[in-house]
Amino acid sequence: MKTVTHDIPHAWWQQAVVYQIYPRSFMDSNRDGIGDLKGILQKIDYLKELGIDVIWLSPIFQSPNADNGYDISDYQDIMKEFGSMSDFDELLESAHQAGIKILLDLVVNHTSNQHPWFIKSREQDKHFRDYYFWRDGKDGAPPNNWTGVFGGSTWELDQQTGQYYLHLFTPEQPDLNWENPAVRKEIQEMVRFWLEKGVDGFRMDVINCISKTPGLPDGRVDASGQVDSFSLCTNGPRVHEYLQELYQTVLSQYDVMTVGETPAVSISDAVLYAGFDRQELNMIFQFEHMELDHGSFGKWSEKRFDLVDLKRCMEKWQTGLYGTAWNSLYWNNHDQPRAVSRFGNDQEYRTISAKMLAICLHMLQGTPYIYQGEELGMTNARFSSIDDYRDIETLNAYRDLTESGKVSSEQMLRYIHKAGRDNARTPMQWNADRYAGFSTVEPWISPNENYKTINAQYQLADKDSVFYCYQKLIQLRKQHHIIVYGSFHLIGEDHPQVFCYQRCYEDDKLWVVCNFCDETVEYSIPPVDLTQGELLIRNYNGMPTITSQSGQNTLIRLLPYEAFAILCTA
Ligand code: TEU
Ligand code: CA
Repeated sequence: MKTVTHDIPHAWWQQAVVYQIYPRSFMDSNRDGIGDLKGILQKIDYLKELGIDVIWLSPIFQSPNADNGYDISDYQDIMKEFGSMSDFDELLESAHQAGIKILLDLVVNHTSNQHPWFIKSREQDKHFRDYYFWRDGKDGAPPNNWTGVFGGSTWELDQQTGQYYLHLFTPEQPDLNWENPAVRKEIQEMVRFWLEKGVDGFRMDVINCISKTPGLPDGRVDASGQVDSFSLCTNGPRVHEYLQELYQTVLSQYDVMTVGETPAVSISDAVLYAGFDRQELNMIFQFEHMELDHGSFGKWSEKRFDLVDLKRCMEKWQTGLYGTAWNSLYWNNHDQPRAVSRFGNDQEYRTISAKMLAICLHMLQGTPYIYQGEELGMTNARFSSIDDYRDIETLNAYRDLTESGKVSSEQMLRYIHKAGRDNARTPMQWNADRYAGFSTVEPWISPNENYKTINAQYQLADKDSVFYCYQKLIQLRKQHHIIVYGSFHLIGEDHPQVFCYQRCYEDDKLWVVCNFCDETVEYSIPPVDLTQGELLIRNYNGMPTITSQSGQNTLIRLLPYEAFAILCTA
């Protein structure tokens, strides 16, 4: 099978591996229990050792922290707890010296309600009123029936004027009105400010929400009373126009990378946002594989994903975008539970299954993202009391689902252990010292108590650690074009325990085989002499066990959570 690759443009961001930092939880340099920019600076050597190319910083801008920095009150200043603009300049320079690029988090679907634009808008300033969505209520009720991502109505009544404003997230995060050209101009100028400083691109928060359905009509209500408002707030009629305008006026003048966070997108939407010829974004984050374990209360569920669903989902994106647009690859981010707890086994097979997940993801086609601590196989935190949690989404859901009597508080805590966003936000585990080496004072959120055994210091001293598996995967991507540009072919799509795929590039083939269960599995693939190939990586020592080989098939004995990649050159 000859693979056509000539229509994929080659760009640095396609060959890169990105590392996401959640600054609040990464490293505290000044003993106030909150991570900061100087803390990140201290860890540049660590990131260099890992080998990543790009850092994505979750928001570092001034914010009252209703949603940990995703509510911005000044886009051109640094959050006080994180440091100063000169700390940022120093961080950018040091990262660049180490050959690492920096992406900022562009949160422009909404601002903080403390942003001067919103303060003036609320005061009915002529110029600023229309920066946000203000509407009259209907007979004492909000303007429409939309419900927010974090619960409740998306509308907040302002007593002074008697009008409501729109907020898809918390009431402290009013949505910007992108239909107003003055809003778009402000954002373009702000983006230019950071690009002139030398930042290397942006991750764009819920960027497919910036164009709403005109007229803001009511959402459909299903049998259980759930309102579908999200589809009226995503992929709206002017979103591509806005993104192309941002590209043409600013982004196209710099050599940068962009990744859009886009919940609720199909393959055809993705091709519009990130198609090679579209001049919008370089890639997007789709969410389908993050929703496979959702239940009747959405993410608050104890359902475990089904491997066949996961494989079909991955195949759809791998083949659907191939040659047309670019994939992003992730198991984790600051909104998701820990990958090893969710898709692997965080007990007996923690190290092996964390490596298996790493191999499975990093051998796929697209740009991989590592979320801080993933490279150590960090696990979900199991706090015993709701008082130990900090995340607004978690706290709101706990209140709404327990007070309405839909879920008991014990059950809700189990859901939170499994799916809550704070699982990703406990402090980075640097060493076995008190507070995990993140700080010397009590952190803003408790560390996961397993830091005494799972931490960076131990793993750096152990050549068999999860850390070195990630390091190796990053190196392999630099050495083999097939990993970056090869086509993807799913093998054995109905097998319930093994995720096997082949990548093809010119006449080479890369075989990737991953056992997703805690048992030994006899697995059959089409006939191929794997012993003639080059073993690129495996999460157990030595070559995999080939139990038989014939003209019909090759049989492999896979150990629990075993994964390997073998390159067969023509
Ligand atoms: O997340 C958008 C988003 O879709 C999330 O609300 C997601 O559905 C949820 O977190 C899953 O639990 C972005 C940011 O990544 C998130 O941290 C912010 O809270 C949100 O936007 C608002 O800015
Ligand atoms: Ca600090």
